[in-house]
Amino acid sequence: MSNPYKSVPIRSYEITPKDVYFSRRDFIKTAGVIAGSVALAACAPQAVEFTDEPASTSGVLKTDELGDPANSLKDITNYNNYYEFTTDKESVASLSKKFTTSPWTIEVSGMVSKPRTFGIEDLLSLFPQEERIYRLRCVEAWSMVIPWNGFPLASLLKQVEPTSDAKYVRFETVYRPEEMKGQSSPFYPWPYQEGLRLDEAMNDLTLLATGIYGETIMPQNGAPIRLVVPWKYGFKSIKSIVKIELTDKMPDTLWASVAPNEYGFYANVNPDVNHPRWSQASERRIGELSRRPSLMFNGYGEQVASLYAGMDLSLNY
Ligand SMILES: Nc1nc2c(c(=O)[nH]1)N[C@H]1C(S)=C(S)[C@@H](COP(=O)(O)O)O[C@H]1N2
Ligand SMILES: [Mo]
Repeated sequence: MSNPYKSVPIRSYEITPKDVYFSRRDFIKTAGVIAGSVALAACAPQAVEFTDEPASTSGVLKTDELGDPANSLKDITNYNNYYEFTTDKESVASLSKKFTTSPWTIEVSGMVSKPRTFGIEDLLSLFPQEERIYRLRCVEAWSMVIPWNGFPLASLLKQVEPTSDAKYVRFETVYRPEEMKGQSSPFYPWPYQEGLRLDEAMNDLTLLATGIYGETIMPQNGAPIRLVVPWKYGFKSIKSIVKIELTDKMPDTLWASVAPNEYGFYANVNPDVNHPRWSQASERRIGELSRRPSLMFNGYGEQVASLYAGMDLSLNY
């Protein structure tokens, strides 16, 4: 059986500092031990060259609460992780162009008093859209600042009334291999799934996004609706959601089932806990040349640190 992802190139490049650089030989050694060489390659640092350009076409510079400018729409829509299409970040945009996003429904079920299937139009009319400019920090040590449009996940959850037994929320991406070539790979347990603890899901920062820069969200960013959890590594922010289930068990997640020692359930951005194959101490903002230190909880500690009081975050990574 041939692994189509085996050939995903691992490029070292000159602007990667020593702390993040890892050799191809070391990678192969590690990957061989984990899950028999499943394609973890694409979750490794890769080379990117992006041009710096104005973050806004409207002339109004958008910045996050730390004063960092938003990335350009071009960067946000041309450098993507979306394994259902491809592991090549710069090809997701072209391969997802014809992805069908309408009609679309999300089934919300499990431990709730009022299970319900929502059409996208229902969600847009029920919940006022807000703009939230969040940093997205990928586990691969790059980041972007993205002006999302959407509404808090909590608003949706309150509608369906979680029962007192519900402790976790499980999310599922659409399974549609005819449109998503990457789903033909036998090396990932499709459909993509993710999970949050209920209190994380209810936190006001946690967003369901349907737009970027005031425009309808593009397929490559998870159209028509995706999760955004800004204090966690990007892989928690699951795209193109069709199912949300309330449960009393910690949900399995795609990345934890592929490599549990590398991708934990919590996945909080934590510069003190390195990925087994590279440092998490710093990150490269797409569009910038020098690296910047990574911030605990991606800089959202004031809002979320209390959720983890008393937990050992090196064990709960
Ligand atoms: N269904 C699905 N959701 C996904 C992914 C994926 O491969 N499939 N990749 C994740 C990862 S690793 C990251 S970093 C973010 C990237 O979001 P963006 O492409 O909108 O920047 O999406 C996350 N959500
Ligand atoms: Mo990521």
